[in-house]
Amino acid sequence: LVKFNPEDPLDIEGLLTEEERAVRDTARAFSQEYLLPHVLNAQRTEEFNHNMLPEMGKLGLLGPTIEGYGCAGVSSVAYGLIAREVERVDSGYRSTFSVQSSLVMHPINEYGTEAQKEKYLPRLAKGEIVGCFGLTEPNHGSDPAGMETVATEVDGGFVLNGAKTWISNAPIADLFVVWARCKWDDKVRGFLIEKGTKGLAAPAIKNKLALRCSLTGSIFLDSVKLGHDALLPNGQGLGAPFGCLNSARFGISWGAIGALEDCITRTRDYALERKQFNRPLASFQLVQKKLVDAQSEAVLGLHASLQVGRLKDAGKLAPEMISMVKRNNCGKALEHARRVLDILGGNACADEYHVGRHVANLQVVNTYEGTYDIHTLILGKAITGIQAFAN
Ligand code: TGC
Ligand code: FAD
Repeated sequence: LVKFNPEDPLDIEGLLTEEERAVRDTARAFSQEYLLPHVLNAQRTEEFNHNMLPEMGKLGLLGPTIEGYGCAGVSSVAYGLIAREVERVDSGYRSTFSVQSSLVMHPINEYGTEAQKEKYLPRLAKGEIVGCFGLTEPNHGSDPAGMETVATEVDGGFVLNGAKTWISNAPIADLFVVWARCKWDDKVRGFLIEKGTKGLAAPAIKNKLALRCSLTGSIFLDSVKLGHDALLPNGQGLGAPFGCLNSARFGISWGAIGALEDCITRTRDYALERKQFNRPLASFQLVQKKLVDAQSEAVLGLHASLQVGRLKDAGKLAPEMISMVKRNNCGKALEHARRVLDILGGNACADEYHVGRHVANLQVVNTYEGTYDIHTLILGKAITGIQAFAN
C-alpha cells in the first residue's frame, strides 16, 4: 500500500508536468527565501517592497502565461502554482503579482495594439514598471455596469473624468489600466494612462486592517487628456474587464488555498509542540478535527482549481467554473483559517505566529474580484436561469 502523504493527500504532484513543478519550485524558493523574512516588518509598517516585482521578473514569474514579449509562456496551472506559493507568505504579495500579471499584462496582451504590447509588456515582465487596474468606483463595486467614469472623444484623442477606489498598486503604479464608459457609444473600454499625466492622481489608502503588504489607493481623473494610442482597441463592453478578472480570479482560487495551507502547517506544528493537561494539543480530538477539516477543504479546492486550469488551457472554460472555484476556495480558506487560528489560543493575537494576518487578509480575498455572495448569484443564475442581482 502507498503511504499517505499529509502534505499532498491526493497526489497533486503526480498531476503536474515537469515544467509546472519547476515553476512551482522557483516560486516557492523565492517566496520562502525572499518574501517571508520581510513579511512581519511589511505588515507592521505598511512599507511596500519595491524590489519584489523586479526580483520576480528576473525569475520569469510575471505575466507567465503570455507567449513572447519576454514572458515565460507557461500553463495556467503554473500561474496558479505561483499564486499559491506567493500567498502562502501573504495575500498582499500575491495581490501585487496578480494585478501586474492578470489585470495589467493580460488586457494589454488581449486587447492592445502591437505597439502597446511592444512598449509595455517587456518592461512589465521585468518588473521595471508597475501596473494597476481601475474598475471599482466609490459608488460602484459589485455593479461596475453603473460606472460613472467617462471618456469623451476630443480632437487628437480622449478626455477621461471620474474616480476609482480600492485600487491595488495604484500609489506606485507607472501604468494605469482604467475602465471608462465611452460617451460616443455608451460602451465600456480600457485606457492606458502613464504616471505623471496631467489631471491624474493616485493617493494611498493608509491604515488598512488587511493586505498591508500591498499598496492600495484611489485614482482621480480630472480632465485627463490622452492620445488615440491610449485606447485598448480590441476589447469593448464589460466583457473586456471581466475577461481579465477570469484570469485573476482563477489565480486567487489557488492563492487563497496557499494561505490556508500555511495556516494548517503552522497550527499543526504548534499543536504538536504545545502541551496542556500534560498532553500535546495535537492529541485532542477537537484539535485534530479542526486540522482534518481544514486540510480536506484545502486539497479538494486545489484539485478543483487544477481541473479548471486544465480546462482553461484546453479552451474549454466557462466563466462560471471560475466563479465556483473562486467562491469555494476563498470562502473555505477564510472559514478554516479562522477555525485553526483557535489552536494558537492567546498566541493567536501575536503577529509572529502569522495565522491571524492570513485570516485578516482572507476577509479581503473573499471580497475582491467579486464577493463571495456575488459569485453565489453568478452561479445561481447559471443553475436556475434567473438573474437575482437586481430587478
Ligand atoms: P452581465 O450582464 O452579466 O455581463 C455584462 C457583459 O459581460 C459579460 N461577462 C463576462 N465575460 C467574460 N467573463 C466573465 N466572467 C463575464 N461575466 C460577464 C457578459 O457576457 C456581458 O457581455 P455582453 O456582450 O452581453 O455585454 O453584467 P452585470 O452588469 O449584470 O454584472 C453582474 C455581475 C455581478 C456578474 C458583475 O458585475 C460582477 O462580476 N461584479 C463583481 C465586480 C468585480 O469582480 N469587481 C472586481 C474589481 S477588480 C479587483 O477587485 C481586483 S483585486 C486584485 C488584487 O488585488 O488581487
Ligand atoms: P459593495 O458592492 O457595496 O457590496 C457590499 C456588500 O453587499 C457585499 O457583501 C456584497 O456581496 C453585497 N451585495 C452587493 N450587491 C448585492 C446583490 N445584488 N445581492 C446581494 N448582495 C449584494 N477593485 C479594482 O477595480 N481594482 C483593484 O485593484 C482592487 N483592489 C482591491 C484591494 C483591496 C484591499 C480591496 C479591499 C478592494 C479592492 N478592489 C479593487 C475593490 C473590490 O473589487 C470591491 O471592494 C468589491 O468588488 C466589492 O465592492 P464594494 O466594496 O463596493 O462592495
